[in-house]
Amino acid sequence: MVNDKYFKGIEKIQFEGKESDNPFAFKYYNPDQVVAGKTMREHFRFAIAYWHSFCGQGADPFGAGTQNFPWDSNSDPLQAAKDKADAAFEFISKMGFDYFCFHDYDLIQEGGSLAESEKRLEAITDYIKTKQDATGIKLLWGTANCFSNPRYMNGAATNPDFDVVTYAGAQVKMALDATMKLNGENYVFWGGREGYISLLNTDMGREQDHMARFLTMAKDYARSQGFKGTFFIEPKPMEPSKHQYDFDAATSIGFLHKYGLQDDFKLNIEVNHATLAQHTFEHELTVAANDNMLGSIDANRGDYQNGWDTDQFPNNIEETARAMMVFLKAGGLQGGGVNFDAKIRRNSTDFEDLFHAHIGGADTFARGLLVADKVLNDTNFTSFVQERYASFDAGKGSDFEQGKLSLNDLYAIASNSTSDIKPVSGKQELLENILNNHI
Ligand code: XLS
Ligand code: NI
Ligand code: NI
Repeated sequence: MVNDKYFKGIEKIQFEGKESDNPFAFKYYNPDQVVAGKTMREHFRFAIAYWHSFCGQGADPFGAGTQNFPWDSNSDPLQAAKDKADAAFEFISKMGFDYFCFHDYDLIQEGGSLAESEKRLEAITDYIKTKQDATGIKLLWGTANCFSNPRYMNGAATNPDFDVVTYAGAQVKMALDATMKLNGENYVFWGGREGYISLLNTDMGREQDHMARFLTMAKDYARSQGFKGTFFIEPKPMEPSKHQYDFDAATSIGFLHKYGLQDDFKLNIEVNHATLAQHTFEHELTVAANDNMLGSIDANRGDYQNGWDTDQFPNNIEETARAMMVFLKAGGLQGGGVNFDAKIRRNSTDFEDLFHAHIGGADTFARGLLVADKVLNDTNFTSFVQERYASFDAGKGSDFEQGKLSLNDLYAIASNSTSDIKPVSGKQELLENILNNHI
C-alpha cells in the first residue's frame, strides 16, 4: 500500500494506452511491454532527481521560490529531511519508477561542520534505507554537491587553494559512503565549477591534472570499499562557470583516456547540456556509444530561444526518437538509466504538475523508443547507411581500412583511374520523411 500523505488522492499511475484521456495515466510507457528484446522498464530504468523534484522550489535570479513544499516546513533538519524522504518515496512509488538519484545535501541540509554533516548524512541514510526496504526503490546514482557552497566559488577539485581541495575530498568520501550504504549502482561527477571564469587568473593545465588526481583518488577509495558500480562524468560546457573542463562527450572521453580513467568511468549524457555545447542529444550519445562510454542519461530538454540550462521535461518526440535510434544501436546504457534531471516551471505550482511532467517525460521516451525500433526494423535506414560505405567493403577500399595502403598508393589509384567520380546522393530529405512518417 502506497502512502498517501503529500500527494493526496493520486493513485499509482497506470498504463492505459493512447486512447485514454486520463491525465494521470501513461499513454505510451508500458513498463512490461517488450521492445527490441527488453521491457520498457528494463530499457529505461527511470529515475527521479531528488534535487529538482523535492528541493528546488522555483527560485530564479529574479525571485524567490513559488512552490512552498509542505515537507519543508520543519525547523529540525533531520525531521525536515525525513519528511522530504517520505514525500519522495510516496511520489516515486506512485509513479511506479524503480530509481532515484541524489546529491548529498539534497537528502539533508549541510551541517555547520564536516563532522555535523557526516552525522546528519548517517542519520538520514539510515532512514532512507528503511524506505528502500519497504518499497524496493533503488538508487541509480549518488553524487556530491561541490558547487553550491560559497567555499567552492573557485572550483572544488580544481580549486587553486589546496585547503578547498581537501574539503571537497572529504565531502566526496562522505557522498561515496552514503551512495554505497544505499546500494547505489553508480556514482556521478558533474563538475559545476570545475572550469574557469577567466583564463587571466587560471592555470588550466594544472587544474586539469588536479581534477584527474582527485577522480583517481575517489575511484580508488570506492573500489577499496568494494564498490562495483560505474563512475560517470557528466559533460556540460558552461554554467555556472564560463567554461567547464568536461565540455562535451568528446572532450571528456579524451580527458579520461589521457589520465588512464577510461576503464572505470563512462558518461552521463544530458540533453540540455548537449544543446548548450551546440550539439544535439543524438550527437552526444553517438560520440559516447562509439567509444563504449554510453553509461547513463539525464533526461530533459532546452529551449530553442534561451541560451541557458532550462532543464524542461522531455517532450520533443523527434529529438527523443533520433536519440533512441542511437540508444538501440548501442545496445542500451552501460549500467545507468534515464534520470529525469528536469524541473517543472516556476509557475507550475500545483502538486499534480510534478506528475504530469514525469508522465509526459516517460511517454516521450517510450514513444521515441517505439518509433526508433520501427524505423530500425521496418525501413532500409540501416542498409542505406551500410551501402553508403560499400566502396570500403572490398578491393582497394578494404585495403585502405586495413592499413595496407600508403598515401602514394592513393595517388597511384587516383592517377590510374579512367572513370569520373560520380556524385552519390546522401538522400537526407528522403530519410527525414521516412522518420517523420513513423512518428
Ligand atoms: C546540472 C547538472 C546536475 C547533475 C548532478 O546542470 O545536470 O543536475 O546532473 O550534479
Ligand atoms: Ni543540467
Ligand atoms: Ni544532470
